[in-house]
Amino acid sequence: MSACGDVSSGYRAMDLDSVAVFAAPYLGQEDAEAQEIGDGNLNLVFRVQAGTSSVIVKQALPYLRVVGEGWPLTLDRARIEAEAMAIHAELAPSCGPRVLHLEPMAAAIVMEDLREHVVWRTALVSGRHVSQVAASLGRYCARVLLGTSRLLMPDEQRRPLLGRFENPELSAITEDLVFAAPYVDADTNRIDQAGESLAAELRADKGLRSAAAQLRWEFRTRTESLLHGDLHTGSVMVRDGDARVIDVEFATFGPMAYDTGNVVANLALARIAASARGELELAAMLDADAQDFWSALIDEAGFLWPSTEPWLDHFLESLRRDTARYASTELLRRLVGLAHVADIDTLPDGVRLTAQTAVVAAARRLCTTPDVPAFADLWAMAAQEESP
Ligand code: SR1
Ligand code: MG
Repeated sequence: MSACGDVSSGYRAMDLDSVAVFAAPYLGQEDAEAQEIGDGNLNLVFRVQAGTSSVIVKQALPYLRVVGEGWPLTLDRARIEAEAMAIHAELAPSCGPRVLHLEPMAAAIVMEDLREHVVWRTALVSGRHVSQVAASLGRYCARVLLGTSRLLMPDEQRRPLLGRFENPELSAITEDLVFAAPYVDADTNRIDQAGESLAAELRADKGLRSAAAQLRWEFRTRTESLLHGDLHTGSVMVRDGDARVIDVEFATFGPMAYDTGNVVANLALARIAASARGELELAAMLDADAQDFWSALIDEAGFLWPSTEPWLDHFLESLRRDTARYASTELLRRLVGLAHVADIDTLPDGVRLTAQTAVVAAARRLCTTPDVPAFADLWAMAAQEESP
């Protein structure tokens, strides 16, 4: 695929009329109608419908949508996303929406409309459990993370991908917003009044800051696998029994545990929030989901693992430990960084601080416990409700 265009070479952000014309060929009809449905931080997202058919058009903007034109961003992320989706689809078929077209000049991807699905985070925040999707996500992680690693992907296929998936601007967002800003008084941080003293504690904690800096170094240098790069519950669309991974524009080669840590942290945020809302049944189901995610991941990893590599146990042990460490930074940045999560932010004033305190306590334990004998121990640290 060719690189996506820049603003000077004819790129225009689409509006409802132009996106309807653009998408019509993929709907087989001309009288298409569009609506904007995106509420993400980076892109324009439209649903375009004609009769009973519909598609999604996702267009990259030349700046960070949530901040504005003051934070310019490459349009080439649309190519990166489409290419990553293609590779992930080969390794884990039916785990994402089908890509119908990439238009490089418009930095736009036309893809399958998952109309019957909802964003996993949205379901969980509304108190709805969706069955069997956690295990699917575990299998997806194993297939993609092992499948793009040197364990399974031949070097001659993999070497050129390292260059194609250099994603400097989006990786810099992660490096800054996840591993640096939450630990200092950064302009980008967003802290509500309730969480102000927790944020001050974090800024004073040299141990956490140093652990995060080390994780940033590993994120930059451990090019183990082609990551999703932003695998939180807002990047998964679900309906009972079916999970589809979306929003792959942060894809880059990095440590496998960055993705798995994101999943675990976001399930923990959902779990802590459910418990704060008094939804104990949902909280128990999320405990089972987390375990299902991990069990499916390690079962699939064991199945895929090459028989010539006699160190599977060590691999799983270090994946578990690093999952805990990356979960810790994801938890903290969702409280005090730029990009919060609805799980916590929608909690009523009275209980939000209790939940925020539990999140900070969980993050501290995950970051400072070197030995995590089993996933159950990791999850107990991530999701427990006792105060620090
Ligand atoms: C301003 S971009 C903030 C966050 O949005 C994306 O979904 C990533 O999580 C990124 O860190
Ligand atoms: Mg995203």
